[in-house]
Amino acid sequence: MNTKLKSSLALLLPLSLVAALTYGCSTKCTMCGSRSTASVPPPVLTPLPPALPAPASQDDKMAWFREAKFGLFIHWGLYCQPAGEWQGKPVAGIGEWIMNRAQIPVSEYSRLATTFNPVQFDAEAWVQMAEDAGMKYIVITSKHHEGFAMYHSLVSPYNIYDATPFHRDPIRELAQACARHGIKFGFYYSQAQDWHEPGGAGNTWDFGPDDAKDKSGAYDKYLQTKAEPQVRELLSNYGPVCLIWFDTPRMMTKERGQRFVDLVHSLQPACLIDGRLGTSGDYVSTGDNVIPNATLDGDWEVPATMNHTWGFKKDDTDWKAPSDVLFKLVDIASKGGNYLLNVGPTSQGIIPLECQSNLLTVGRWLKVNHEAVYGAGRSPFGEEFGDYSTKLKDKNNKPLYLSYTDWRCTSRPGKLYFTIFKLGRDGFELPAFKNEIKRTYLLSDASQTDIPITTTNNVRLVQPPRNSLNAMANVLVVEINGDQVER
Ligand code: JFZ
Repeated sequence: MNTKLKSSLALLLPLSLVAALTYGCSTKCTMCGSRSTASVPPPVLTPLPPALPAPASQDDKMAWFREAKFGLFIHWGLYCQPAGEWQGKPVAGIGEWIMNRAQIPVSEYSRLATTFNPVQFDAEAWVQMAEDAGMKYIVITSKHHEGFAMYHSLVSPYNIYDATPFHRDPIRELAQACARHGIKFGFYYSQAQDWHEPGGAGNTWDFGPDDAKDKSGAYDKYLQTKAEPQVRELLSNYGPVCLIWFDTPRMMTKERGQRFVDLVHSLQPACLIDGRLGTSGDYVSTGDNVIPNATLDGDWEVPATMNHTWGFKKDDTDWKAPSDVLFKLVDIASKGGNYLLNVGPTSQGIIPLECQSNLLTVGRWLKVNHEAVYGAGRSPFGEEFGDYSTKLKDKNNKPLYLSYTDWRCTSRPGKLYFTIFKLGRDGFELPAFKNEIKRTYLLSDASQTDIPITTTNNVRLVQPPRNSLNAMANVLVVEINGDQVER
């Protein structure tokens, strides 16, 4: 659908419907909101671009990541079929852990492959959605703890191409769509836990305790005959891989971790390694959904959910509102990090429509205000983040951190971007700094009309015009003399 038609439709129709029309879906499915069950024909496969050359320095290697700020995480595997329910009963916890939580034997769980046929999968539509949401990279589960490869692996027949009626390689299709859209593409790969393999970590219900697998050599055998060769396939057959997201490093000694590092470096020296391999990577991954309280040096990323699960669960429709996602994105960017935000597609291959719709609302805001986010630097302030309560305690009986959510600041040399989430009745009070102010305007104002500042008792107050404000947030640009803020 062309962009003009899309935007005129957007004025007339509810968002979820626009998303349905735009992103390929028309009888409404109660699970994902999809309006069609028609299958989407597979794309014609064309050659992928070659891997990128070795970067000249760590800064060069990190450059795209520092610019990107916002990525799409995709958890997709066999677990999206049970979708949080086994033998008619809901299973508590995150959806992709159902095999573990319900202690499902491999012999039963693996039968899910025989019915997995996500015929509405449309790589182009997913990547277009990510692009329209303002995301600059995509990281998808190539193999999660369940052990099932979501690509055509020659190492193990337990993969989507060989073991399912779908008989397609969605990772290959996504790699192609990402290349076409200029979106970076990377893989989640569960290197340690593999519940399908006798030597993989984690499946104690079929294969006994992990330490026995470690001692007997079964774990190393698994690493050397499945995990390492599969990582090799992923780095050899899918074009440039921007990063590999290893996870839950059980029994990952330094030596075992180093073998993965060497493999990645030898095949794609520009590929980043996340913070959960077990030996240090190129950046730090925070705990899931954990946003630091203040600015953090170095390169880091917050992996986060749109609801309360990574893999699709039919009973979890508690999607974060666009305003919440936007706040978190700007909050994280202002502290120096990236936001890797997850969606869990259904067994039909659809990203739930309400989830898409919320992301697209964020994308429309970013279309106007991108300058405050991509490649922008940390906040030179800090008092906006919050403070410790003098009365309330957290669960460890330490003073509770109360975060403030009125505004955040990102920066470039000579420019401050105040993203204002709550504008007070009297206007926006600038935090104290010594630099002279050259100009002040709203980023959404193409003519950059200067907004006057009133100073009373050394407090500078900006009063943006109220008529054209965005309901979620507005960015006030303050151009200052000097590259750095002096306080
Ligand atoms: C892991 C996985 O087990 C989970 O299924 C999902 O893929 C998630 C992104 O990563 O879960 C973790 C791993 C590490 C932490 C929390 C959850 N942690 O360090 O806080």
